[in-house]
Amino acid sequence: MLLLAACGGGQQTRTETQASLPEAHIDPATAGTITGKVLFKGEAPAMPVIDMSSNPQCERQHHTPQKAEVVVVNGNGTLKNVFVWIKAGLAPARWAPPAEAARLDQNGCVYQPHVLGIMKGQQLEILNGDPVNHNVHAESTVNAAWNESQPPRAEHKFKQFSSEEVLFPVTCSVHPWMRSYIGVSPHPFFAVTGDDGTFSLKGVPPGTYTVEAVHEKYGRKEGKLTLAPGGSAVLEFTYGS
Ligand SMILES: [Cu+2]
Repeated sequence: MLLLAACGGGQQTRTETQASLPEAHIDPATAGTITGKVLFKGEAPAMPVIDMSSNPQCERQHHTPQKAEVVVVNGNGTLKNVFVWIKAGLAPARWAPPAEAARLDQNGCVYQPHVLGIMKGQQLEILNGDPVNHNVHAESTVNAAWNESQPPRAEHKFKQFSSEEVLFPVTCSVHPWMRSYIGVSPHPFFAVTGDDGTFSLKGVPPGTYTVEAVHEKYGRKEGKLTLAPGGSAVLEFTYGS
């Protein structure tokens, strides 16, 4: 409610438009699945080791050198931390966010996960498991940006994003190496590639869709597909040289 009250005129109009949309309904008999993977061709760039020596309380939490996660190429030649979502093609509808919060943790002065997907209106729970002060800075541009301190053992922060925005960085004003990304989707059909580079979007209504992959360094790629009733479709994205 606070977020709505804080919105400007433009956002209010958007909120009202959203409210007039029909509630989304998935028919399990016709819903399908979109799966695929994100390949990386060429030589994986070496990531620099993060220098945490300016903050020994961060540094001593790690037994091995921490590398930047800007580009993480998996052993099977796929790319990790790619946000994949249905960018276009869904019928206009209002999708209810899940009741569970999405979590962003600060652990060893590293954001976990590095890339996080969340639905519009879903709670974002932010934790600080470190013995140091962090300063969480959501550098969103469509949603209002914010920058808030989170001391050790502080209560968890709860935030929401009211508008679609894929992707924006979350940084820490205390530790310049800390960086994660959040993608805010208006619907539940998004995923982030992990250690095997695959993604899976389940319960998708039949239709023709534009699916977008977004990587923090290599940018955006689109694929188009048609999902038959109850069908499955496969999509591959390729980054690198
Ligand atoms: Cu920090």
